[in-house]
Amino acid sequence: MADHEKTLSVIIPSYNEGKTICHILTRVLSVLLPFEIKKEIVVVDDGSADETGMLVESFIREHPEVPIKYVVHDINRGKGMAIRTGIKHITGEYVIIQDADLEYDPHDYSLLLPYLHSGEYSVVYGSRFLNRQNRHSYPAFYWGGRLVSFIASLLYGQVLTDEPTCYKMFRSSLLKSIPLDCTGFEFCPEITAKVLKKGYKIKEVAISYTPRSMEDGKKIKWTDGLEAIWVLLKYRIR
Ligand SMILES: Nc1nc2c(ncn2[C@@H]2O[C@H](COP(=O)(O)OP(=O)(O)O)[C@@H](O)[C@H]2O)c(=O)[nH]1
Ligand SMILES: [Mg+2]
Repeated sequence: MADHEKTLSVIIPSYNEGKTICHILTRVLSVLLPFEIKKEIVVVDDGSADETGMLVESFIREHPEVPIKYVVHDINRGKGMAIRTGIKHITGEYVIIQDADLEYDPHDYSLLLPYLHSGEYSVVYGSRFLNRQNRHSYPAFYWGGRLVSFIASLLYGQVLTDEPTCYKMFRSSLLKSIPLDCTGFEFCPEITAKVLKKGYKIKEVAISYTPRSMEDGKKIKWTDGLEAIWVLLKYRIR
């Protein structure tokens, strides 16, 4: 397949993100990808009770030139379920998970893509911890992220600096081939465990990060960190 026929699918799981959804869609649209790769956006509205749905629908009407799919869960099912729904709707060769907030910068897609495009890797993670200029959110999230990454490295034998990063980019055929059980934030440890168990090596690339606060809408909790450790152990033992 010629480069200009290749597409990066961007899955955006969104739950009550009315404050930021249009900003992130604008940012994703504004990014020019290397190798003439095109973009496809799949927004999964995870049963939002705010104006997220209405805003996405009017954004799509205002931007008919870009392929944006909008899929709705009638009730809130969790981030993992939103990603699983998104995976069913992607058609690109490559796929990345993009949160609906502004913590990660879509310009960084260009840093990850070359490793997939060269054929050397099938999985690339953007690491917030490899970029020393980044600020971090609450100390509990910083240390929790480091601990989860350390445990993943110990259990699966590959050094990872940022396992819970949102920026996980895959060859779509690989992601589609992996059956997932997750419903919530366990998407991250489950997919990491499963690709490493299959013998794939994960390439990490330094990315930028602008943390948001709980008041700004951050929803992950420290108990999600504990669950991540449990999920990493569970798939190691199985
Ligand atoms: N917390 C939560 N987030 C969801 C859900 N469904 C989709 N999401 C999205 O998943 C992302 C999680 O964002 P955030 O709370 O900032 O967590 P973090 O970025 O992983 O630390 C956001 O884009 C949410 O809108 C859900 O049921 N719960
Ligand atoms: Mg986030």
